[in-house]
Amino acid sequence: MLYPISTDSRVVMDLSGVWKFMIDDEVKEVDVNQPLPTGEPMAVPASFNDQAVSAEIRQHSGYVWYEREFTVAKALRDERLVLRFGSATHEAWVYVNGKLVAQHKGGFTPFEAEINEFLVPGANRLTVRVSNLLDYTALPVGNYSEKTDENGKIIRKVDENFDFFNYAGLHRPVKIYSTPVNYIEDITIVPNVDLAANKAEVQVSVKTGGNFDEVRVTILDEQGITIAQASGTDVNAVIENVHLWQPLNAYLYRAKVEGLNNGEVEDVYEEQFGVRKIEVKGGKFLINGEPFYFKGFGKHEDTHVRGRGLDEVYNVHDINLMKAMGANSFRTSHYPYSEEMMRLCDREGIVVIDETPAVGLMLSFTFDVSILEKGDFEDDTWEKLRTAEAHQQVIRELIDRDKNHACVVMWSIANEAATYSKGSYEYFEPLFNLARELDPQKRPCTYVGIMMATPKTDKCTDLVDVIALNRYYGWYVQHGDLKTAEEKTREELLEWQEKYPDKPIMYTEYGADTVAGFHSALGEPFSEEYQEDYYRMNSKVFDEIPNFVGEQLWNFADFQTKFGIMRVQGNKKGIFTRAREPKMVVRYLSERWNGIPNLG
Ligand code: GCB
Repeated sequence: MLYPISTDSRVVMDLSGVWKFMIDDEVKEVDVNQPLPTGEPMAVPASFNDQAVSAEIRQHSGYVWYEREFTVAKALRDERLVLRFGSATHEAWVYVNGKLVAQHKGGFTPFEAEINEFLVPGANRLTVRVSNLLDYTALPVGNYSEKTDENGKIIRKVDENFDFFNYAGLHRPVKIYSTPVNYIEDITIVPNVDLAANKAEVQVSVKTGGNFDEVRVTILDEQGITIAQASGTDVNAVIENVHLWQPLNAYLYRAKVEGLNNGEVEDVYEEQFGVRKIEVKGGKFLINGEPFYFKGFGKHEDTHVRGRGLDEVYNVHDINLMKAMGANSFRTSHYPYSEEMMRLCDREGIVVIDETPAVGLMLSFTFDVSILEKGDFEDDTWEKLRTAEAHQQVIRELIDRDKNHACVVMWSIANEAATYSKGSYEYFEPLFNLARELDPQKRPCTYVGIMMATPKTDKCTDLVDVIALNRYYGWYVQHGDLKTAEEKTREELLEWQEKYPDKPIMYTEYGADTVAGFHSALGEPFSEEYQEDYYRMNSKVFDEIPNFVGEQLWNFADFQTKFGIMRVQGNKKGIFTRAREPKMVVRYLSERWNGIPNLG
């Protein structure tokens, strides 16, 4: 799916701004043919939860309504008009002037609908019903329950089966874009690099809607100079003396695609792309033929008041903080991030592990690995969960959306699923096959493994290209005892290395809750001193493991979670506070990371 941009043939209208909002009390039926009976303002894009100063809105589980008016200029009404949502979390029903035009489930991927036939001259009413409900069929996985109160009202409840607040609403921009009636629908770009010859063959495939006599593809460099041109919906363009996209040193070409009739250009779209080669070989992760070392983070889309809504100021700032630290990468834990962020990462040379919203696929839990090793552990996760269909859909939608991004070097199919349980391999094998089949660039695939999934207990490691581990030795286990934690860390990493000598190993999470400003002469847990000691201990062990290819810590910044006895206004494992103030450990990590080359 193409990102909406203005070109010589396309116009984009942004519907960001203040909409009307109300909670659906499910007592009185909402009539979509009438304006919503509410004056409550709600800014879009953003989560609805923290904008209103209302516990009822913040904690609401169920349905909410949004509404605004828009007008399409007369000059555009003969064009094809598409209403597009960057995301609606987690399910949306979209009405234009009372008619249902789109419905979409899955809170982190875009969807769109042609709306010409529903439009009237002057003001049009756009009404959206959004659900934030999650259950065992949805991703992320929520524990869902409902009851009826004494007045016959349904009270719904979602208990997050994951460690981040269930922010919801219209999180990403809502836009209307125009195209001509004959239009370019999709573009797929696959760069094949010949490193020795310093050249690339770029395959560009174009999907069109309507009819064109000719489709023309022009490859332009960063200066806008034409490098190659060819006609057809499947073209191969050769770039000699290719300028590679490198980590933290991005170079973006453009594929200008034109659809022509009778020699006239009707539609034009420009897709940026980087040329780079990703390989996993001999226990190394190679970018452009050189071993790459991941330095960076697991993150969240999470800021004050906006919640999970797009915030480009924070996106730019976060990437600048990363660069200042010598970091080069992050994982989109635990859901696809905004398209705006992905485009920024392409531009800035930030390397991304792109994760699906498959989190919470684990219905029972123990930190006691010995029970798993003995085979005594009974777990019916894979019998109870009904997420396979949603999982296939998010893989399809994520790869469809992000397939051309140079920044994306690997797909993460899930975070911390019960890959130690009976039935997990059968669940994941078809999903890995699907991702590998769908990705035109054939990127490596992984899932991010939980602590109890060890070299002895994990049943799915054969499926992954890279062993990605979330580990909390010294925090959730051996809490406060970094000496034993160090031994455990070393012991486990060596075991992985020995069992899978050809697979690269990386940490995708490790961290310690740290209350900013809390200090301890004895380096006690929760203090800034403990956080630093914890990271120093881990670094020491990483440097001993030959196939260790990267460290992405948990978390970039403190973030909001549901209420819980282990959470103090959220998760405090950030190395920055939620406001992006550095904790003490940032100095140590900056020094370390600035000293480790990205490649080589
Ligand atoms: C994890 C999860 C992450 C949590 C983190 C924690 O393993 O993947 O979502 O926030 O642990 O801090 O407990």
